Amino acid sequence: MIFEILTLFPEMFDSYLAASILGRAITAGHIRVECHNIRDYATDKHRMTDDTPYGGGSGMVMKPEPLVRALDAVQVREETRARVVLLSPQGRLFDQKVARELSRLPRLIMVCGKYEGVDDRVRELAVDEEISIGDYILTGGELAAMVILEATARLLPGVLGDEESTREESFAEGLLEYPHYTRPREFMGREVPEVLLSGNHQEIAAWRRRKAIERTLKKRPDLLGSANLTEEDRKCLEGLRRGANRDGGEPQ
Ligand code: 9D3
Repeated sequence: MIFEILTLFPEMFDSYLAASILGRAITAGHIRVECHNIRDYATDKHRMTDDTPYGGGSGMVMKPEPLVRALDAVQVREETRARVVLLSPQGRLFDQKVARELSRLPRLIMVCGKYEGVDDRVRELAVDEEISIGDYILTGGELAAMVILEATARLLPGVLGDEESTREESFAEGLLEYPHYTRPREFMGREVPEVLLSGNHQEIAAWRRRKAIERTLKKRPDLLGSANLTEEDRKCLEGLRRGANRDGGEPQ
């Protein structure tokens, strides 16, 4: 899959792309990532990319010409047409389902806004859809583009070295993770749960599943509505809801 990012700050992506699993995915040829500087597509003497808002108000607005020129130029550099996504607080909320949807595309162009926003005609003329990564205020689309890039790329075949982890993930989908432990067996007076030392893989799997359900009920009950639960899971959940398994639990 080809990812392309239009930004005023292409250098923001360099270290992250080099260091993360994305770096390996790029080297291995599973994905291609190209960052384009919007400023390179400004035509005036000072290569201006922003201007004051019509109607007044604080802050600056990204000018439409450099952005649309950049999009036109980048789009025709490849055979396959890219979906154009504008990162914006007004966009569809990004989640794992959106990541899965994007991972089916051959090519994605992400446009990062800065300042107060982008001249609205860019959205009308050259954008397929707007995406937001959550209800909080960022200073631009760059971090959002990196989030979407990483979440999407790791779903592509070969990107994660460990195929097993994706398989297990899809089974546990919709639930929070069970608690993890490693050595030492006792740490600051706290023991690793006995069952994990038992070597009984069936019991371990059942315990982990129960813990995942327990945690989800406690921390993110909203997830249970769409979680993939077996009949056994539902019985376990019913028990927890009734408070039958009340053992004091753990903090948080
Ligand atoms: C403080 C400025 N806000 C006025 C009420 C509007 C505003 C403009 C520009 C808020 C954020 C931004 C820049 N944000 C993004 O470009 C952005 C974003 C985000 O802020 N949150 C979540 N997802 C995204 S995707 C792009």
